[in-house]
Amino acid sequence: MELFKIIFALKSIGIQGITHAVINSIYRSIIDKKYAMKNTNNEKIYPGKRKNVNPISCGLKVVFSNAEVEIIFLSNDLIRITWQPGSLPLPFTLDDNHWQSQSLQIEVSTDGEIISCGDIAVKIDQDGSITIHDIQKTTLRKDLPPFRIGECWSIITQLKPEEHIYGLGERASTLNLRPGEYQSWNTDIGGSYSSGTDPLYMGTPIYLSLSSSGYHLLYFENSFKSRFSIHDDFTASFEGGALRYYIIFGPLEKIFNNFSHLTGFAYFPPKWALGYHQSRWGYQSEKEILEIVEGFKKHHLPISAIHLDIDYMDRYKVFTIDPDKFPHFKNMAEQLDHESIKIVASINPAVKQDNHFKLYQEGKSKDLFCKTANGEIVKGVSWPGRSVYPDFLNLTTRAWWADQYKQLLDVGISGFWQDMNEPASFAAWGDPTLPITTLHSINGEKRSHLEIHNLYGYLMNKAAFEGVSNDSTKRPWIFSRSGWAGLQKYAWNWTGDIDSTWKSLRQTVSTILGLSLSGHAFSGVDIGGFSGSPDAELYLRWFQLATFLPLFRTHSSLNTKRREPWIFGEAITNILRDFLKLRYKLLPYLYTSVWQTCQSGIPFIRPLFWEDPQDNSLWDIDDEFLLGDNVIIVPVLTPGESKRKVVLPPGKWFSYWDDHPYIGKLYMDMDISMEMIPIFIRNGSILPIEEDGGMSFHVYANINAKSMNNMYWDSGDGYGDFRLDTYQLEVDSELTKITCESKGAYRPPFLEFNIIVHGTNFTQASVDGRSIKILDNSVIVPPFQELILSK
Ligand code: MIG
Repeated sequence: MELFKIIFALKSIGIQGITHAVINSIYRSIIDKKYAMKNTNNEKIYPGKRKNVNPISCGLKVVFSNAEVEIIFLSNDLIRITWQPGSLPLPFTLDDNHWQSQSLQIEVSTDGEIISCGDIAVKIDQDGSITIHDIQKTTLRKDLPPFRIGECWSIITQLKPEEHIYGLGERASTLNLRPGEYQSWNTDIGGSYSSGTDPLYMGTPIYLSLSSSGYHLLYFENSFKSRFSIHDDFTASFEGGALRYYIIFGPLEKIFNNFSHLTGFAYFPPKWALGYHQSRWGYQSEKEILEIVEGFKKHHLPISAIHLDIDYMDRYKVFTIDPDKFPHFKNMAEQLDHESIKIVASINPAVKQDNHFKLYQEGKSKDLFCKTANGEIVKGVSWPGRSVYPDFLNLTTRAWWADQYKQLLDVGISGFWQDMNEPASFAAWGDPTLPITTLHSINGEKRSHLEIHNLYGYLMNKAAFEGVSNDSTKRPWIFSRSGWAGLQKYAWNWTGDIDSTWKSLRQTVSTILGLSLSGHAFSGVDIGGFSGSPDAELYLRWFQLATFLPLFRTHSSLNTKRREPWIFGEAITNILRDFLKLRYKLLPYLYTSVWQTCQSGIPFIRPLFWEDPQDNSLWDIDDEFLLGDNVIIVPVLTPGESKRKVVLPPGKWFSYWDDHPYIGKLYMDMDISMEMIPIFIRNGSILPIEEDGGMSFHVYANINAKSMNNMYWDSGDGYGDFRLDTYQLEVDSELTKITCESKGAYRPPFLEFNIIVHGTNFTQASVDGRSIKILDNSVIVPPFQELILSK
């Protein structure tokens, strides 16, 4: 592995880069030695003796001899607990939500206090342990008294034997994180990782717990470097700050809705972002980009976006374009836009330290870069060589950075790919980021890198989002490698430099589901893996998986074999084309589901246990997933198989390929082939599909179904009119009735729809009281209020 890394480094950054990285590591050690604070105190300090109890708005404050705790009900199922001493978190990750005040009951006794609100009661014991129980007195959660060593808070939560833990942001582990050890310290792992690597680029400290007594989501609002050790107990330790956490109880839908009220709902992306994206580190020039696009046309492969990696920049200077490689950038962008292909460009936070570089000069003269304790600008190393780093904590820096996107929007770049924002700084040894003693400033006050490091990518995305929103009438589309809790307000993300192995393909499913459960609803993976060269079968299976992930993008490292979808020969290209077309057919369903996620906070892709979280046999399934409300995807994750084990959750499901019905819960072996992976559609769904230039609604129903299905429409970008059609479906033994109610002024581009029924044969149909012809179990109808199909 180490040898691989050295070779990778040599190939990608060259000798000069490596020399820089060595110098950088030495520089870092010097800076850190010079400014490090000494911590000599290793004593564990517990809260101590309880001294007094004070009611505060929506909660209680209990003062102990060594610490104090504040417990607040923000709503009747959302509790905030804050232990101090320690500085309170900067409020960046939260949304500006005004919680309504709750009516509480407080009982104070000699052995502790109980605060109750609705169905939930929190008991604080004499020693500072906190137990939460429901109305039946079932313990939902128990935290032992937290303790402090120096500035570092730790807290131990007792876990139930069966309890499962999910989330913590981006993890290369199984979906259930227990047992395991994890860190939250956003890290550029340097070119390649696989299962087991930790930490990765985005360690959001949010987790979901499932146990026999219910479910809760927990958010540690503390951005300091942290560790989580999940075994019999769950120990969380933070290297500074107050110990503040939010706990949300309730059914899963409600938990995620509440969580989105807390940290913000995901922004609604433009529709093109849901199409296919092609990328490669190494696409060098305008000429090459146009050739690639030609390739897509020639092979009849649809594509929505082409990505420019760092190669487009002028000597890796951020926000510049190399005029030799891209002499007619704007023309190229116009030409592509004409073909409905958008350009997405990589942005790195590191700014080349070069007195002739305007961005550097400006940032320096306006004092916008990160500094050391004695006020020198901190240096690091990245693609442009010696570099400096914008201090995104500083509002003026963010506003300045936000303004830079305009010049790229103006030449026709539509999306932004925010890379290296852990932040990454090449190091021959030690942590590949800024010196730990780097300081960040906010309103003239200094904050340590230990606290701000994890927020760095998040704040860079905040700046980008605000910049693009201000400068464009289109919706921003940004995706990022690093981030933190609440990133969904500003950006999607992707899982970085995963290696090109079957194991990593398998890993992708758990990693992306874990992200989803940490609030990052929209993410994706480099199809085929980043660092190696997959064979045809691995690439194909990865492509088939990604067809059903939010971000659908092929990307690869320099020095890997070419990976355009026509490289593996015609037989493979034909299958890839079918999946590409399937993605585009499904766009109305995907777009509607994305819209629903942005409205409700309910993840876009969900683990199977979502269907029945009380059934613990579903808790460990991390090789299948739900896509929106109505579809189950079973990706093929191993080579050379002709069968795939499938678990179907309770309910009735139809195979997408042949309409065969299945009743869950069901375990079965299904036949697979290179051309297909198992896909199931829920009984009662109305799947909107765009096909043959028209719009179809595929109705899957044959027994007693009753359901609600949405169809969301708009122009696909900008902020104009929308239309929401809500279909109610009722199926009984004789009739299938669909009614539709519409909201919004947007006029869909179709005057009639094709309704295709799966699972039942009909002989008669009427639309708004007028009888119509049935052909092959389908009818063509204008927009309607009521459609009745009878046998
Ligand atoms: O140090 O821009 O994860 O997707 O191709 C490597 C070059 C920098 C890392 C990203 C990868 C991208 C690469 N970048």
